[in-house]
Amino acid sequence: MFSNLKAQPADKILELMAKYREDPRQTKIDLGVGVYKNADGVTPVMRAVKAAEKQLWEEQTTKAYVGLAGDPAYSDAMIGLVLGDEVERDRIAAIATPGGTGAVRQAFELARLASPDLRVFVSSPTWPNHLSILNAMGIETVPYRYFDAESRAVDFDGMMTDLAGMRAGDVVLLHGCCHNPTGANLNMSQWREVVSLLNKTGATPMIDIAYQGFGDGLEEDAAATRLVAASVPECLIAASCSKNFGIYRERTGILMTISESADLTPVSQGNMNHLNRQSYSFPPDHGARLVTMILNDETLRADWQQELEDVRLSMLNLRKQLAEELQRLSGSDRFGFIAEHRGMFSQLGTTPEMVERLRAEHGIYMVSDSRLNIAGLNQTTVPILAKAIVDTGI
Ligand code: PLP
Ligand code: TYF
Repeated sequence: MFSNLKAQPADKILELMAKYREDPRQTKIDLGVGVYKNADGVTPVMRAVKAAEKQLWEEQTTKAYVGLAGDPAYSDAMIGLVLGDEVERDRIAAIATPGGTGAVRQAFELARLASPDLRVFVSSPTWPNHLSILNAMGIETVPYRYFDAESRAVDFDGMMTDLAGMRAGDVVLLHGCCHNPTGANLNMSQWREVVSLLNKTGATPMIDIAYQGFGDGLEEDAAATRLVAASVPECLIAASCSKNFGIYRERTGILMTISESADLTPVSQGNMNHLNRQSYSFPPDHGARLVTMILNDETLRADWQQELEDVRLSMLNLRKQLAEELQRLSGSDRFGFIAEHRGMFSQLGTTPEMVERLRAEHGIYMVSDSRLNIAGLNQTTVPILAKAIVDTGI
């Protein structure tokens, strides 16, 4: 039967990782996959994570199964981190998932159970995995305009025009902060307009928040998610701990739903537990446990927040330096958007041919849609990248 299998399209980002590894050039620069790297190119285990792991090793007495939804203490801690106390707790159901990707998948599964004619509105562009999962599930997608090719900011008028076509039973996928791949984000007054449109159309928002703490700060990055969650009757939220806790391979994420009223919560919770059971029974626990320990311990939490803040500021610094260097070398302000974007990525807005030239001629690896991972840079490579960009004629 395996002879019937057809080759599947590769994940472009992961493909690029492999290509980079094979490149023998000493001077190569990896701006591809979205993993934080410090100035030495290392993705460190965060101090608080190490400390929690040590404590866990000493104190954990069993590794018996937890439960279909994962540990309720993890849900409570993550609900606090993402939503604060903006939404009544008894309207929220949650399941632990393998990474944010698992949460995204389960969110679509749940939406499809609830809305058989489901359409999902997705920003153009969006994280390629969103589309790949939706396509694999056979769910109809409707792109909405998002990125203005000229200004490299959000095309808000285009977005609102396209979203006006939403109706009840549709889901609109929104990036809570630090849009992947563009780096361009809505401001709070634009978010308020989106909320009005959601309430007018009756469509259900699904927020994917994978970079809380990487943009303007932990609280600031959650503000849009909290606004939406507090202002609409129903909401789906898929959150990832991969980036802000640096526990990528531990596969730690969470799906939350907010129901219109508390009496609907148990059915949502039951359906979400059911989805976990159908997929893998129990979600991974190790990363979730570390996150819970860190969020619930004052000292660990303070240390984690400090390290996360240092990470955030280092990326912001690199943005500023790159924008300044490009301004200096090109004699124009056309790269100013790099300092305005937030999170790990910026999309340069150039062609795949130019991106390929950067790779072939300069050993600079970025995704073919011209997304670059800011954290892949350091003080030494910023001027090298800037010169390559200008020399290539981007
Ligand atoms: N959503 C977005 C937009 C992402 O960029 C990512 C990638 O890290 C995820 C979700 C989920 O990542 P993970 O499954 O590694 O937690
Ligand atoms: O966009 C990125 O680079 C990260 C990491 O299938 C990632 O979100 C990339 C591809 C993928 C899963 C995660």
